[in-house]
Amino acid sequence: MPQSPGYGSDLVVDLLRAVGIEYVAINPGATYRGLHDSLVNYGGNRAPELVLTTHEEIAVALAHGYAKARGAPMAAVVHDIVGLQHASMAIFNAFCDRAPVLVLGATGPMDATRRRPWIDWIHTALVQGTQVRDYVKLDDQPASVGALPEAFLRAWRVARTEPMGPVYLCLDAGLQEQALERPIVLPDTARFQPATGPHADPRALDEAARRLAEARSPVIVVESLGRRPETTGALCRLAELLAAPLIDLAGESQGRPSVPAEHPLDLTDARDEAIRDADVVLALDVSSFLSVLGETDRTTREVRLLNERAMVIAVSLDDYAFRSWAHTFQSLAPVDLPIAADAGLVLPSLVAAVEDHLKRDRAAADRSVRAERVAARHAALRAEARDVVSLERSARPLAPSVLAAEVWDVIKGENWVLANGTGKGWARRLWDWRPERSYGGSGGAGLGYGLPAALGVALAHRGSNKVCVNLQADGDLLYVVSALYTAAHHRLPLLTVMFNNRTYGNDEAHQEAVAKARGRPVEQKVVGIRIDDPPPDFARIAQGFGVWAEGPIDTAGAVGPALRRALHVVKHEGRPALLDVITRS
Ligand SMILES: Cc1ncc(C[n+]2csc(CCOP(=O)(O)OP(=O)(O)O)c2C)c(N)n1
Repeated sequence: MPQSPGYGSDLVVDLLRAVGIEYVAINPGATYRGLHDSLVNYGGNRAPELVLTTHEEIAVALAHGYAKARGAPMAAVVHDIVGLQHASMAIFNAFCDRAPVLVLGATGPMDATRRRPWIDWIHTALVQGTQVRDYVKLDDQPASVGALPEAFLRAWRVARTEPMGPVYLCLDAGLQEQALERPIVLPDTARFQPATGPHADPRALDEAARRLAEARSPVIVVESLGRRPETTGALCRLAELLAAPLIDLAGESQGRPSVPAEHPLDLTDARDEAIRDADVVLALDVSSFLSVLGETDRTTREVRLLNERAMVIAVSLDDYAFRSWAHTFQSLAPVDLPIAADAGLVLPSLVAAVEDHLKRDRAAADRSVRAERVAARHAALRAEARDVVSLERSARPLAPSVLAAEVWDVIKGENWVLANGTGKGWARRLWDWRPERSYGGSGGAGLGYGLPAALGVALAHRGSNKVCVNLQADGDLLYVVSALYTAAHHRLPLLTVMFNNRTYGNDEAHQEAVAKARGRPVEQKVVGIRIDDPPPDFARIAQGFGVWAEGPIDTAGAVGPALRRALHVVKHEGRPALLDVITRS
């Protein structure tokens, strides 16, 4: 391996290495042939190592999943205009999910005298970053080799500064291929770390603590706090001090799970009653306010507020994350005490301030009665979920509850993580679901996320003894089914269990609602929606890509033994496995 960089793109490899990037997901393209060569022949394809994907959307979604599991970005390199277009929805997902992804792209050469006819012209944009500018934190295109290190380190720093998000750095093909005439000294990367997040104004914090301590019926709602699982302890402590029910919006908004589902104060499944009863609502890292405070009629889209009287205290970084193109800022909710701060940083101080206020408080007896009442409701909800599994045990096609229970039976003794999916919410209801074990959804509700993101999680955990589980819907998989190649090629140990309802189930429900509202035949809801004629044979598809697979499985009794075989492949052979299980919607 050469000792010193000879070309602009060698310098990029030095930068990637200097900041500790382990992997670079790619789909090849001539605009970054310089960088590709440098990664392989200058960098020796080690730290960073190439991860070959078959679609740019897969490359970015994989990097998105990796970032969530590793807590640090990897890079995705995408070809010019067309590659970036393919990547764009996955970049949007990462943006909504506040996941740091370093997207490197290419263009040009910008110097028209160096372009080949046709292809270099049609694949050169001015300025390419505008294609994704509305949903990256930063896009940049350095105009000289000398400007590369600063542009790179800025992008690196910005991506990891809260609120985190993807960045796009476009590397002119001419710059990549330019021979370095003189050595370029790289700065000390340790001096370009992300800024610490903003803390709360102490007066606002004290006011929040006072209102919470005095509340008759406080409720705590969280949406994506679980992005930092280390905050879970302080969150639970706060809830326990206040005897406040905890509501986790992760399922509805696809955010990161924040509340351990076995915590006795978790009332996520009784959100409406908890909110109706609340006099103070504390919202931590919540963007989707109407999902907390409102109830939506699926047919009319009408939203009714569940509670207009409750005082709302909100701590979030949303005020630092504004973009105008897509309304990712969501509804303008009435908030009585808005605190623009990093909820994870604020929590320990809020706990201390609440403790302080409660010392002067005389309602301790009320709180312990409330805690008992909430815990009893929580226990009843968990028991109800288990009862549903018993009731549905013999249903065919399999009920999602039963499949989730079967998977739990097999993995509960393992050191598992849930890389993607919720099994229609049943993993949260039935498993020992906790923030440090679950990585949430796409954030942007863009399908084609699950498998590649789960592969990114498996990559982040490669070499550990964790069993990475992907609860995979069929429609979502079909957008990016060729990610199975990456799974097989890189031998990523991922256990994929398909909740295959042979339909775009969510849309079927919408078409049913519309047909009913319009008095039209409900049975037509399947037209243009079902994926069952012919039904894709996912086991054979997976096998075709070199992935161990079994299915279709359509009885509960057959699931357990098949799962154990699949688990053996993942754990002991270090390879991916897929089980295609037929479920009802
Ligand atoms: C890229 C993209 N295209 C279309 C949609 C609209 N959409 C939302 S949910 C859904 C159906 C999903 O089907 P599947 O993944 O099989 O899950 P199911 O609802 O059946 O559980 C569709 C098509 C979307 N969210 N993203």
